[in-house]
Amino acid sequence: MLRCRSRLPELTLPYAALVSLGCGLVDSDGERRSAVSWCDEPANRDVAAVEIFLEDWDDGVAEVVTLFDANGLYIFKIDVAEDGKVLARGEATLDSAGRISVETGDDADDGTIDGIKVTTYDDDGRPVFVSWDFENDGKIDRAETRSYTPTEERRFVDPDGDGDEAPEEGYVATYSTEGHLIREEHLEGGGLGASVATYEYSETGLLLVETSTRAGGSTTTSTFEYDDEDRVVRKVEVVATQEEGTYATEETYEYDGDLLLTTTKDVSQDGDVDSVEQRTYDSEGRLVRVETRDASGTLTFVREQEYEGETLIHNRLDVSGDGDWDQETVQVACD
Ligand SMILES: [Ca+2]
Ligand SMILES: [Ca+2]
Ligand SMILES: [Ca+2]
Ligand SMILES: [Ca+2]
Repeated sequence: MLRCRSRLPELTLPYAALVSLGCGLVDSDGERRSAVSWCDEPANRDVAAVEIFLEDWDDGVAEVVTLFDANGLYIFKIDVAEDGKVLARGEATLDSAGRISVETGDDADDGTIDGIKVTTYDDDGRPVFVSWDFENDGKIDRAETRSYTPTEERRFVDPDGDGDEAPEEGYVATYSTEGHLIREEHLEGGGLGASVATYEYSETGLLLVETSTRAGGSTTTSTFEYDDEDRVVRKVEVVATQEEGTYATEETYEYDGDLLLTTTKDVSQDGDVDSVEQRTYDSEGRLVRVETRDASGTLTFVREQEYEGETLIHNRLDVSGDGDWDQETVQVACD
């Protein structure tokens, strides 16, 4: 079995060389259970698809297997150790309307449930009450109430769900009559207004300015420019903090039709390019590769994607550009 976990000697391997190595977390361990074998896992409803996510850590490979039903709702999320042992199992149960209503977590997969999350919905299928019982001792430890109007969504967290205390955390989203998100406010214990974001749009609905003010007083303002085909061609982000003053980052974007090809980033907006991201598509316009290089041309990030029809079946990331895959996701459909 080809092992590809050792560091490659050169950081500037061309794409063809990376591909020809055929390296990947999935291929690097012949003992790992195949994705399709999980289709037969006993479950409370039929398994229609399996997703395996692998992440390379210094002390080994973390694996999470998620089983989905025909509606794309998860049935199980299973943490698997390198020796194949199940470390933890999360399970979702549906209500009579086919929505996820009860989610349980079983540490050690020993059959004893260790945590429960319950979600109830309104007639439009929106969550209105979500509660968590962390030790499965019958006592709610966190509860979130959500309410909706045509232009507002409110979420408030009550420590124990009985509603007789002031909410500790909250979130209010405000929408325009056209349905655009125009304001978000996060309550972070101290009172409303701890953190606020606002969004401004053009008459045709293009996002022009996004401003966020955080609890400490720092402000980020992002301004977007578009070409005559409504493609965003430039974004300038200005961050103002009391400690470090004001600094700006500029990104410019190039396209082939609707497909974004290149993102060029200039940190400090001083005219010196700091990184370039290139995107590659196949003949059907599906994104197959993203790579980022720093100012010296050194690879700093790679993502590759494979498809079956429109479905993404394989995705892998090299988050540092060192030629070693760090994360990998495989998806299979069950028969
Ligand atoms: Ca348990
Ligand atoms: Ca509890
Ligand atoms: Ca720069
Ligand atoms: Ca890497």
